[in-house]
Amino acid sequence: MHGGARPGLIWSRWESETGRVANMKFLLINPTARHWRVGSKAQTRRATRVFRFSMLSSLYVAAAMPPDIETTIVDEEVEPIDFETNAALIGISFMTFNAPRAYELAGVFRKQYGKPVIFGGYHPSLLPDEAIQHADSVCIGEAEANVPQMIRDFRAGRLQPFYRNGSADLRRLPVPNRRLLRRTAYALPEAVQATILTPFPGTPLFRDMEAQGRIIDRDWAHYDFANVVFEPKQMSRETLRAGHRWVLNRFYACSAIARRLLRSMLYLPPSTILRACVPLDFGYRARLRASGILGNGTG
Ligand code: B12
Repeated sequence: MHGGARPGLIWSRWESETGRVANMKFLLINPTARHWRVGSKAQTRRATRVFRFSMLSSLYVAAAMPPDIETTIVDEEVEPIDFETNAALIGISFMTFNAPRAYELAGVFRKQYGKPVIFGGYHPSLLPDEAIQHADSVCIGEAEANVPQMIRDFRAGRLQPFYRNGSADLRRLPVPNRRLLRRTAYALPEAVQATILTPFPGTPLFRDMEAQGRIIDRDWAHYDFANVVFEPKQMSRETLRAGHRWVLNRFYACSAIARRLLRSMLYLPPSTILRACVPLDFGYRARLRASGILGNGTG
């Protein structure tokens, strides 16, 4: 974290204006360019949903918030922004192509509605000095490592311009709550490619693992993403192999494929289901069975 406190604004002002102390509301926005926004001409229901993915980043940001923060996620592709929101804090998550819209929204919330705005995501993490000109605070990198401190400072009225507290411990990641998203608005996963980390010979990863004595298999025929050719650090080889098989067996079980195909009918035309979903599902299933990954009565 660096930089000095931003005076004035923020929590204490909102608190005195509203008289509220507990259960703070946080509005987290996924901005998007005009032609993709809900209500635009390009938005025909099927054409867009087929390739609209729910944004994982925002779910993780929400999960990183302290439990007494009530987060609402608004995706501009799915619903319009309510500028009259009673949220105390506005968050905007964006990549580079959405930066102009993010800055526009931040300007409206800060200047017209007097709301503090925090930024996070790839673009503000890569260009924090640009981003801070449009926001009260920028989270550089992962929310899990920064948001708790950010919120503590916000509540104390001393939000800092930048937060960059390294990376989060993946073993302690909170579980995202998918109910925060409008479920029927997004494409469903039709295929999963689960692969085991493979240190290919000639790469820095291979050299590092070799130096650590962790390469346990030098038969290049096993370097196919389906075999464990190195000694993992945090689990046994058997656990890694079993986990990989478990994921694929669950996803490509006949019952799971049937459920997916039925759900696809809600938003995909039958021709797409027949030409894309069915071959993907059964094609993967056949390949995985042939390679011995699928089976053992789990299909
Ligand atoms: C998976 C992925 C996708 C998936 C997303 C699926 C999903 N359900 O989310 C799909 C395939 C849809 C996708 C699409 C695109 N992607 Co993409 N994608 C990635 C990838 C591989 C991982 C992103 C990810 O999920 N990370 C995990 C999440 C949890 O982390 P995160 O996003 O960093 O979020 C954390 C922090 O940034 C922070 N944070 C984020 N937002 C906020 C907000 C606040 C307020 C706070 C406090 C913190 C915070 O907290 C989060 C949790 O720790 C990255 C490359 C990579 N290896 O990182 C590229 C990447 C993000 N994609 C990129 C691009 C360009 C795109 C597309 C524009 C490509 C295109 N032309 O279609 C589209 C945009 C889609 C859209 N409508 O937004 C670029 C972005 C570069 C940039 N500077 O903008 C990347 C970096 C790839 C690259 N190297 O170029 N992508």
